Amino acid sequence: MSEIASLEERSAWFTADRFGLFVHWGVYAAAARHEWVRAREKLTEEQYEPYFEHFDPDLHDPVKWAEDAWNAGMRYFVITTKHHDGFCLFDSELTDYKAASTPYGRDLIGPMVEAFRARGFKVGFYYSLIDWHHPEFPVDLYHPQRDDADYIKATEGRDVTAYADYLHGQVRELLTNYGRIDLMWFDFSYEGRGFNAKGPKEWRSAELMAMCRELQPHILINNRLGLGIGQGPDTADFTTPEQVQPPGHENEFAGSAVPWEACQTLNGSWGYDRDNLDWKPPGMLVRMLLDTVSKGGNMLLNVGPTGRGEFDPRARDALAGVGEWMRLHEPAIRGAGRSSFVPPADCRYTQRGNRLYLHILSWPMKHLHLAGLAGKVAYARFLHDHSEVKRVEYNPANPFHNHLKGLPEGTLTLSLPTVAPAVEVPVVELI
Ligand code: H79
Repeated sequence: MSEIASLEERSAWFTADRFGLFVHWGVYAAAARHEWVRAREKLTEEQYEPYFEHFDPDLHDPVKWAEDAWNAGMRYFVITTKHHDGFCLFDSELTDYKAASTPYGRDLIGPMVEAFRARGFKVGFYYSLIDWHHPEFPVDLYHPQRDDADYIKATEGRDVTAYADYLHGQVRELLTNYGRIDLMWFDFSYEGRGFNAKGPKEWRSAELMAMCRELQPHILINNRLGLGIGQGPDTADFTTPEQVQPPGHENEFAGSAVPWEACQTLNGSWGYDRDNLDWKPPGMLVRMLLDTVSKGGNMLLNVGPTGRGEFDPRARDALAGVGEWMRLHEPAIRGAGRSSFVPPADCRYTQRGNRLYLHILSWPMKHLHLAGLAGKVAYARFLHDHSEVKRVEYNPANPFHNHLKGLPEGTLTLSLPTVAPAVEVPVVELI
């Protein structure tokens, strides 16, 4: 096997980038009601077939996707090469259940990888371990036909080893045919959960991971193969909390710090969901991003493109909103991470080198008191316009400091304008 660099070296780009685009796209975009629609509604293969038969994303232009994502401030992207329904966007030789066999008639992954790479993105592949289409995938509690006794009886002899051969073969294709791939995102393991549960034994995860590292020695691999985490090349490189803001930094495994990435949706669904009204406003997305970085993590934010291959206007508006904040606040996110200083209430700190960024989530009247920062800050300014923010270092002996009485020594006080700057979250840069 080729030499594998340390996790710290391999993950340097990942933890610096901080913000990525997730794309969930497949024939479920035509159903337009969640990527789990086949399992939720217990649709049979025949009932699901029209979405494949009519799949024709005639407006698809990956250069536009890359442009929208870049302007949002994202610097890596992860695309669903295959989701749980088994449909492949890539031109696999191991199946006909792929974009090349739909009316669209060609590979979607090659041009996408090319467009994102050319724009400057790192490239990651999502690959579903679950597969509801493959003839040897044993029915389990997540399967669309999980309650169909006749179907279960008729499929009893399915051989999960034969399925694992297929899965390994497809991952080999993905990591051989598209040049340098920076990240693999497997989804997911559920050993011990119900009948025909599947995990590292069924996926043959150890063997699969060794193959990934041999084909792409620099690659980062997520934690859903059911192996260990952060303990060398036989284990995962980062963790993947899903649709939550972890309360803490969530990255200590066996005493060592491991990168982590919160994956998040714009509206609660990963696939295009036409009638869903749960859209997060840009201000919430910005707060999720900075909260994640303040805890040392990454955010992978998802778009579910339409059946015609576009980001719909609601998704584009959300990305543009985040992008406007990122344009002005990138130094507080990119290359930044956790700080050991403790922020005041309703604030977060991120830190990049010896610069500290104070993110103010709720605007206070006049003052913010920063514990432990007296004597440590030479200059303070708003990040969005570089205008100075006045500082006072509290001194109990100074009679003009009576209004600050009671603050612990070592406190630095900021004097703020009455009206909050017109940005989603104002940030003070402490230099
Ligand atoms: O690909 C995205 C999801 O489809 C997949 N992981 C992300 C990245 C995923 N989401 N949830 N899960 C995997 C775990 C399964 C959750 C379930 Fe359900 C709860 C399956 C059935 C009940 C949510 C609600 C999905 C369908 C109904």
